[in-house]
Amino acid sequence: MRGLGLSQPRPAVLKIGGSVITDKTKELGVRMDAISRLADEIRDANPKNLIIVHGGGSFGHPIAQKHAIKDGFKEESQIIGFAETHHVMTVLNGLFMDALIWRGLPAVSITPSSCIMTKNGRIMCFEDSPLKQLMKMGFIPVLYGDAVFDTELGFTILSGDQIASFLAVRFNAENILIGVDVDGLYDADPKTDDNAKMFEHLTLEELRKIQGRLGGSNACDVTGGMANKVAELIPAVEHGIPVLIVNASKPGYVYKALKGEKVKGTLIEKE
Ligand code: ATP
Ligand code: IP8
Repeated sequence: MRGLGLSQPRPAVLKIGGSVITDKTKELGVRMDAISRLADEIRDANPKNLIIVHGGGSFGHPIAQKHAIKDGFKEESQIIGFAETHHVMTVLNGLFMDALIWRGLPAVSITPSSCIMTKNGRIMCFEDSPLKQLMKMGFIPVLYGDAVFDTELGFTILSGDQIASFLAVRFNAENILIGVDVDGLYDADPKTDDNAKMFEHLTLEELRKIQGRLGGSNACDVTGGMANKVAELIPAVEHGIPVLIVNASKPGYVYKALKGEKVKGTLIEKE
């Protein structure tokens, strides 16, 4: 175990949205070109201590919606729906893992449904010993939004955004990078409102004022789209962890953000 326990830089948490790596207009529509390009960008940025989380996109959301998994266990017929939702997430995760590992990145997948329990949809316990160990040893943990077990609901859907925010706080991350398919956070959904204006910088106080006006997602999304993403990120910002929302569908943005270079996006800071 020589070499372990050396002081590590604070981790960065990178959440790659399902809107980037899948086509949310087609059930199980994967964007392999985006997955490959993002894996290239992560390899080229060569981050020292990184936690990756990805979303469900057209894999997790439509099946979770069909079986009402987020609302919890109500009838026997949902049981297969839970299994299917979790399974398609492992398939999407596998495609992402292939792209990372084939580029020589030491990425290791951590299955949220096996180490996290929620209570009414909120993370209640997280067995993080394997995650800590693999970070200490220089691996890159990769988690994802998943169908998980819940002490009150039986099961539910846990978003990658809640996982990203939770891990950032638990490991006192340097920052959180959120990659989506739009340039940042706007005062209205830029896909449906041509007059929507993007915020370049927001303090927590400013964010709270506009929170009620943010849209969800215009695709199938059981975890509430942009409005809920922002709500999930607030605890991390309160903790002093800056959040940068960038367009991960555009080449080079994630690379630049990981390198700490200037990039178009929305920076949210405590003050
Ligand atoms: P997933 O949940 O599958 O991981 P994601 O995190 O990539 O997906 P969504 O949850 O779909 O992304 O949220 C991104 C979408 O939010 C954008 O495609 C955009 O159309 C929509 N949106 C709604 N309101 C806003 C807003 N105020 N600013 C920016 N985007 C917004
Ligand atoms: O896409 C939800 O995670 P998100 C994942 O990060 C599932 O909101 C299974 C729908």
